[in-house]
Formats: sequence, structure tokens, C-alpha cells
Amino acid sequence: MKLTEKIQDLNDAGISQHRRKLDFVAAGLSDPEGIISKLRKFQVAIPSWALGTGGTRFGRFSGGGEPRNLEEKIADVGVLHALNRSGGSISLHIPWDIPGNAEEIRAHAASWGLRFDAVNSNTFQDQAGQALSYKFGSLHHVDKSVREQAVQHNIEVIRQGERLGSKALSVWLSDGSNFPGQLNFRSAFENTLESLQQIYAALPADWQVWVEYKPFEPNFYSTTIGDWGQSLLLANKLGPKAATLVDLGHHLPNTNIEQIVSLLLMEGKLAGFHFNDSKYGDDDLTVGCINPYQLFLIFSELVEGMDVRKMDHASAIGWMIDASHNVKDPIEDLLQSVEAIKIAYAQALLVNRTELQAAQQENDAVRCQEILQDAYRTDVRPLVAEARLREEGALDPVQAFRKLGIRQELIRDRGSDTVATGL
Ligand SMILES: [Mn+2]
Repeated sequence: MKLTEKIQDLNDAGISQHRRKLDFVAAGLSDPEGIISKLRKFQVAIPSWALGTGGTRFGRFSGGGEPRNLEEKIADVGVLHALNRSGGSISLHIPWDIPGNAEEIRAHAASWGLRFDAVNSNTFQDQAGQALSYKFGSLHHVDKSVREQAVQHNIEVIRQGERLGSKALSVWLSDGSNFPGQLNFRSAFENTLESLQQIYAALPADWQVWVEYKPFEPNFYSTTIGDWGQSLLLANKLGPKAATLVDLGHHLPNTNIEQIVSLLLMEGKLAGFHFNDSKYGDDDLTVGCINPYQLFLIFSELVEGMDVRKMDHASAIGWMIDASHNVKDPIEDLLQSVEAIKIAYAQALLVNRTELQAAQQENDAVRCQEILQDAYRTDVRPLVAEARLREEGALDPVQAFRKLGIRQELIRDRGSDTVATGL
């Protein structure tokens, strides 16, 4: 029996209870069908590097059945997408993933209903056979020949991405310094800009470059693209095909990320998102596991800002997960992350914008909070489930993954001691 048929069989058992919950929630909403139809279209890209059990710098404990190559990573995303119908694309990291025959890889992905999202370059570690080292950075390096090597790598990633049907290059640099005085900040920035300009010049007409920022780690004194201001400065100097990528974990504690999002949208410079959650730093925890209210507030700004600019929620911005952890089954973790994103999105769609605007005009802070929290405290899970059911996904994706014994099957096929590449 095919996976989709097995999923439908499982759904039958819970369908009447689901209908009762849905009817109850829908009765209190003005346009439940409008929300369901938006949820059906909303897709989140799955990173190839999150399909194996993650590690820490202290160790790594494999759960077994991990993908051994790109084809198996694609198959894992395919299973996830069959279950939740919301993970319809995959984001590759090069050279962790080297697409051999691009035509075959593309066809393989298409057979699972998947396409390729942004491709990610990697100049934060040295690769075997590489002529020059990135020990002291890449695009910002004091030595022009190191910068040139890093530029060439990024251009090669664009070429690989073109063959796969991607439309964006995502650049995250670990470039920075560990000690005061180690680096001339201005030269580092200017070198980075010049390098990015060369990469920008190699972009195909319909491509974008997404510039990611991060305040610290692996460098602990300065990071050359350390915050959204530095990223936006670069994106503005580069031109219309460059924009800022926001990774939720790449902020100092308690940063008001929703405000950053609002202003980047205003400037037309929000490229997309790397979703995860964190308590202390770049923890890469499951989306929504620590601070779901913050996630809702971010989505509330996203929906408001995109609606003002008449942007299509599903396609105008790159939605991606960037998380990895060391104790959960990677597929279950990703299913939880996608679910958290869709819940926050649905809640944000419920915010009564007209009333909020009126309350803001009247400086009625109490009313503003009531309006936001009224949306946040609505149980939208039946709407998310209904959207998934109409796309022939599972009523409860994590339960279906377990009941169908998918991990056990993968361990049988791939072995219990496989280690996914790239982590
Ligand atoms: Mn990221």
C-alpha cells in the first residue's frame, strides 16, 4: 500500500472527533475558509542538514536510519511532505550536498512533489583539497586570493543551484574576530562588500542573494555581518537582487525581532526567514518550543507588512527552517517545527487589523493587547489540521509517523549506525 493510502486509513479513525473540534472553532470566526485556503498554500523549506541527528561540540548520538546521501535526504523530506503537505521544498548546503547529476536529482525530488529552495554556500570551514584556508575568514579576508577563492565557491554554488531550479543564494559568513584590535572593521566590511559585489554580478536575472547576519559564534568579539543593520547596509549597496535574511536564533537575548521584521518589510528588503527557537543563543531548537508568543508576534508583523505591500504570503518571502538538535527524531522534530510555524501564521491571520489600527490611533494600549492576545489564544489547530486533510496529509503527522513505523523501516533499510553528511 502506498504511503498516502496508509495515511488516509489512519485519518479515518480520528475524523469525526476532528470535525467536532473544527466546527466549534470555525463557529467563532468570521472567515474560517479564507484562513484554511491560505494555510493550504503555505510551504516551508526543509534544510538538508536537519535530517540527521544533530550534535553539539561535545558529541553526537545517532538515532539510526539517517540519510546516507542526497537521494535519501530528498526521500526523507518527501515522507515529511506526504505527512504534513507543507514541506514542499528542500534547501541544500554545498559542499555538504553535492548534486551529482542535477537532472536526475531534480527528477527524483519532483517524484516526491518537491522543488529546490535557496542554495547555501559554505566558507566557514575548509574542505579537502582546498588551496587556501578560511581560518581568518572568507569574503572579508585580508588576503585577496582567499577572498577570490570564496567568491568562486559562491559562484559555483549559484551554478549548481541553477541546474536544480533554485532561485536564491543564501550566504552566511562566520567571518569576524576573536580579539579587540585583530581586525580593521571598516576594511573587513569593505572587503566583504567587494566580494559580495562579484557574487552579485554572477547572479542570473531572476535570482536573489540573501545576506544572513549573526552577532557572535564562532567568533566572540566581532562578526563582520553581525546584525540586521550591517546586512541591510550591504543589501542596499548591492542592489535590488540583494536582501536580508533573518534567522531567529541570530539575535542577542530579548532582541525585538518583530520590529526588525516590520522595518525590513517596509524597505522591501526582507528576503526570508530561518525559523528555530532558542533560550540562550543560537540554540537551533524546535520552532515554537520556547517562545511561541514571540513567533506569533513576528508572524503578526509579517502578515500586516506583507498585506500593506500586497505581497503573496506563500511565495514573496523564503520560509525555511534552520534547526538541528541532538535528542529528537529529526523528522518528528521537523514536523513539530512546521506545525508551530503554521499555527503562528494562522493566529496572525486572525488579528483584527481594523480594530487594532483604531486602538493604536487612540493610544489604547489595553485594547491593543486584548486584540493581539485574543488571536494568540484561539486554538487554531483544527484549522491547520483541516488544511492538511484537504491536501491529503495526515490528521496528526507525528502520530502517523510513529504508527506507520517509518523510522523503523528506515533503520531496516539504511542501518542503525548511519551518520548523515554535513553535521
Ligand atoms: Mn540560519
